[in-house]
Amino acid sequence: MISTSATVHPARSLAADLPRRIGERVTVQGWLHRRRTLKSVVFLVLRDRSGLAQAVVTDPEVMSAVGGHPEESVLQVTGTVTANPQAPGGAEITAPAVTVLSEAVAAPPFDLYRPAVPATLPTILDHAPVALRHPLLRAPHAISAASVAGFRTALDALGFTEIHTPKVVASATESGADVFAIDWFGTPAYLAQSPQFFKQAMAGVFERVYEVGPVFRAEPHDTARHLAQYTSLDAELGFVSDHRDVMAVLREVLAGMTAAVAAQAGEACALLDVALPDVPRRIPEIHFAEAQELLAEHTGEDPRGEPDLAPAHERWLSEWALREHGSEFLFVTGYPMVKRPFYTHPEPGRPEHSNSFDLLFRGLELVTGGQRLHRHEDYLAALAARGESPEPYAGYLAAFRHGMPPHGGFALGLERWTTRLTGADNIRRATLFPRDLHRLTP
Ligand code: AMO
Repeated sequence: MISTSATVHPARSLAADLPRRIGERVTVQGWLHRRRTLKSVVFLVLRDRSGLAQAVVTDPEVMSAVGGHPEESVLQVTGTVTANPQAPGGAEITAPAVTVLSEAVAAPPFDLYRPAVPATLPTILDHAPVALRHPLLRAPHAISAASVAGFRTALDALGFTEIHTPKVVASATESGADVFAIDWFGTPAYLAQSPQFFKQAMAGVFERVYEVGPVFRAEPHDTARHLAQYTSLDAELGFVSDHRDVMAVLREVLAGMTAAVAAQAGEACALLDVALPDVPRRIPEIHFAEAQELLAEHTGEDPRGEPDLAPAHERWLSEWALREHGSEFLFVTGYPMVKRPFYTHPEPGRPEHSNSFDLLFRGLELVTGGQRLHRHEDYLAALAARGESPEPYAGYLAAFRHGMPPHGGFALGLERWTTRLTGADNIRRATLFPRDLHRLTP
């Protein structure tokens, strides 16, 4: 029986249910992943969110009807589950009735049923809505989803409250240059580079807050690790002694994210051969000044006097941490104040350095964080020292006029985390619909 209407809505089984339903009549719905047409039989492999299900068509009328649907058409198949060791999961649907729910009008840009992806990154990105259906291309996003769930669970357990803050702001949050300007009902405005000001203000309300949200950077970097929009996993906590309390929370968060990936995205990890990192009880740390000494001593270059680490130096330090401490994570603390935003707390006794840190993971900066200034007069002094007027920051500074606890926080770039976990060669493989210098669609 063939029907092209979708008027019937029987209870739906998932592909993964079939091995438990041998002998029963079931209905599955999914995409036509692959069709193989032999002389007297057509194999339809359907893909749904749980996996693949095979249907075997031998009725000549049904065979000729299903012969014309392009792959990725959406079908409903009703039939009897029969054991077959050769079928996916050891079971297949026999004597099926097939209904077309939606006919694909074009072939996919490459064969989605092939185990490897026979396409370049630009082709994948140009055709993302369909390319992402390939199990290998979808897998990083399952890992991202599990990571975010782990981020939330870890922070919920530590008494944090989730917040949602504006993404359109009146002044730059991180630095003046890298902002996208927009027109807000005739008033100049910007896309938020981070929820920095809001999360600090909210540490004055809830003490402990976190946010998962998009942030925007108008950085003209055309690299494998920069996006113009990315997902920032932010946290902020009040009543800290210094940045070390923040680092301790971050350690718990990393452990929670890793555990959630193992528990909730095991299949994606297996597909991509992901080796999950061990999160040491104590993540090793090195002061920025010592890191520069090490680099000068061992790399044949002398970065002393530079205010930041070059990407090659981050890679070298990561390898050093793995060699010396057996850790894939390394905290670099005490970055020079000149490279840190005005809200950064200086290092007591060494005011040219800061109570801030970066976390390196597998050779890449994954997290930035630190202790913030918390006294109103310190903010005024910090802005004056940078030659900036407090005027554009009036909304931000308001919180500090009314008493703020010593506090600090961090931000973790979700796409960088997933990139490093999956060993992807480009951050765009860990981003659903990347926005960068050259890409605004799809
Ligand atoms: P920062 O600007 O260092 O710090 O950003 C924090 C983390 O975000 C990620 N990241 C990026 N990911 C992809 N593309 C980009 N263009 C990009 N830029 C940054 C990185 C980085 O470590 N407000 C501070 C954080 C804080 O102190 O709480 C901030 O935004 O993984």
